[in-house]
Amino acid sequence: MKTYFDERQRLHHPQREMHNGDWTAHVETHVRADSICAAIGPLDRPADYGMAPLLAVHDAAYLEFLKTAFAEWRAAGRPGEAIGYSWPVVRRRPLDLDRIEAKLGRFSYDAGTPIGEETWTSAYWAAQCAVAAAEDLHAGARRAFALCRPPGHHAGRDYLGGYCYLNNAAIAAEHLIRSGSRRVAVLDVDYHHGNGTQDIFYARGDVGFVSLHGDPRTEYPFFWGHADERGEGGGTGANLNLPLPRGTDAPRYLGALEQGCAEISRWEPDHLVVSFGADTFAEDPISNFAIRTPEFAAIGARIAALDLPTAVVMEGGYASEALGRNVATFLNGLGEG
Ligand code: OKP
Ligand code: ZN
Repeated sequence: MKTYFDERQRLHHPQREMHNGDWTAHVETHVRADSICAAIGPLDRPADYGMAPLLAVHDAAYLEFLKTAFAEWRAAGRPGEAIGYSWPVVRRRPLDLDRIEAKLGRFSYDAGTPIGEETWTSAYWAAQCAVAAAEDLHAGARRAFALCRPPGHHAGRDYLGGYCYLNNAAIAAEHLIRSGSRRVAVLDVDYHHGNGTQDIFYARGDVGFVSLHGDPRTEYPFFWGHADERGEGGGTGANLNLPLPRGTDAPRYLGALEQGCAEISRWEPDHLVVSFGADTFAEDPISNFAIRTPEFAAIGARIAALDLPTAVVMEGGYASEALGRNVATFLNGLGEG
């Protein structure tokens, strides 16, 4: 399978995040990408598909904000990286404000996702990797892997959060739909709920979303990912959340995956996009599941049994040293289809 990565994805270098009442060193570093490259490299450089596939998912004003926020932050005389500290209450009337702090509030939902000088460049190329993987499936490939860094599944149509700026998996899924796929399933096996992906497709009947994740009653992002969120309008029934308790091990995880995969099979999609996070790993520093390295092969194998053309999009995984091994083990289990 083709595996996509662009060196410019290493440039994004978030310094710190607000965590449990203090600033802590940011865990989403380029070392993560280096670990994966070392384990599965050499990777292929994606072509530049331009802004159209990004605009197909994201709000134009949001993309403009992402591109210019750091310069505005500097122009306002601020030190460090751009990060919000004031957010509108949900359903507060929409206001088109100019002040950089207000824009950061409008277009983000947490204080873990700073914008630095190179954030746009890295996020842009991560998204191009996702488009390249979708293009491969459209051209008939059975598998493709996009080493997206920064990750994407927490980013919505007009918001960033959870280390995510552009929703790479959503961009791949939408690109497949616009290339003629009748139905696309997105299976999210990152430790955290993919709230951005869920939001983007919540009312859509042509893109289904199935997610296994730490129960948002105790885990980030708290406000999405609950089992009763089943979609709305034309998308009713096409959203399935399978929240799991802290400590979930491979047998329990594979049981939930069975349920998620059965739902996807019933739905008969033309293509599958997998949001893959290796933060379900037992030794992940920010997560609380108990999957061991060899067990990622079984997860990949169960997904392979769906027998669908599959694009894997990288999400989280913060045990950087083991990350490459975990990704390689998952991809081996998934096989070439
Ligand atoms: C991104 B992905 C506050 C702690 C919140 C955010 C976790 C984002 C994970 N700074 N942590 O889903 O792996
Ligand atoms: Zn995660």
